[in-house]
Amino acid sequence: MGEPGPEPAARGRELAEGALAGDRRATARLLTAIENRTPVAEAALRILYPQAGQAHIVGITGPPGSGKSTLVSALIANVREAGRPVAVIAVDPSSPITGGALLGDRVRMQAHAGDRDVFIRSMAARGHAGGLAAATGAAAAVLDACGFDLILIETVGTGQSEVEVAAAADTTVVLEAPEMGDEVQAIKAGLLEVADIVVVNKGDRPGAQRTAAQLRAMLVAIAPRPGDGDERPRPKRPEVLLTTASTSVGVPELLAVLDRHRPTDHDSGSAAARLARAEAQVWAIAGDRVRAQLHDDRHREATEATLRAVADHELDPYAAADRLLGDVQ
Ligand SMILES: Nc1nc2c(ncn2[C@@H]2O[C@H](COP(=O)(O)OP(=O)(O)OP(=O)(O)O)[C@@H](O)[C@H]2O)c(=O)[nH]1
Ligand SMILES: [Mg+2]
Repeated sequence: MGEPGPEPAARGRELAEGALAGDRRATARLLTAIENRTPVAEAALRILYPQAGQAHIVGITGPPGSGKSTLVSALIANVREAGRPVAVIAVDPSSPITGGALLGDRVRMQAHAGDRDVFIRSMAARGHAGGLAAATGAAAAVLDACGFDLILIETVGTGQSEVEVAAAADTTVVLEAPEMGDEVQAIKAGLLEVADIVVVNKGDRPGAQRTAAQLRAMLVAIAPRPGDGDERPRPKRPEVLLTTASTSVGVPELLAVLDRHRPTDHDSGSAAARLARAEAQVWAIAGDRVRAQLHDDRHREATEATLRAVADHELDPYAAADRLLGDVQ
């Protein structure tokens, strides 16, 4: 793994201690280590994780161009007025749709440059399913341990990534914009499933109220009924709010709703959500490790032979999975 130096544990400790002491360069380096999945990151996280658990981690997702970055910027401004530190992880899906957006994001965020209680970081959403949940979860834990009590994770809602980010967040905000009008039906059902709060942004545009009404109707339709076996820790139907992020209209109201969603130590919904989050992250990492081992030099040949046997119908996939699991540690 890419990290130089023979003593990742010592380096991890050094970075963790630096980050805890408020050294933002150490924090930035740690996030790079997390992104690159190095042993240094693991060593640092071992120290930092027990200190995390205070922050409110909020995922902000929605279609490209719905105004996520503009809203994040408005939220930062509002939160800073109240004197609270805030961190942002902008997940770059490296997709052609949004490939050009990051620079714009940076420009917008410059209003907060030089404010050490604002920490903004972009992260690549590379790798396979599960990796993003683990990486964003770890990055959020680092920022949490460093004292950022609100952590916003922006990601484009185009498929798997918002589900993974939802797995790393306490609260998921799904953004819509009115011009998406008729498409609302088709694209949003999947996105709405992960929403704790739905925001119709660009409230200054025609059709914003109508979009909000449509979304409220859709949420009634997809809401889990009691007793239908849906045990996800999302007891309440999401609220639908209107914002105009470009002028901060509705942003203080959104912050107030977010604060009501802040997990507490003593409610069972928060405890269940935390457990679900732990599960998603640990499973993702465990899956990663199993896959990595099965493809390492010791196992690769046997793994490939087993997979070929399934392809050739000499072995069924269940027996193959058992055999492969028997091969790891
Ligand atoms: N009229 C209006 N325009 C807005 C509002 N919020 C954002 N915009 C504009 O919408 C465009 C897209 O905004 P972004 O904040 O970059 O959207 P995004 O969801 O972060 O986009 P991606 O990161 O590319 O997915 C920009 O031109 C913004 O200025 C709003 O409330 N009203
Ligand atoms: Mg953006």
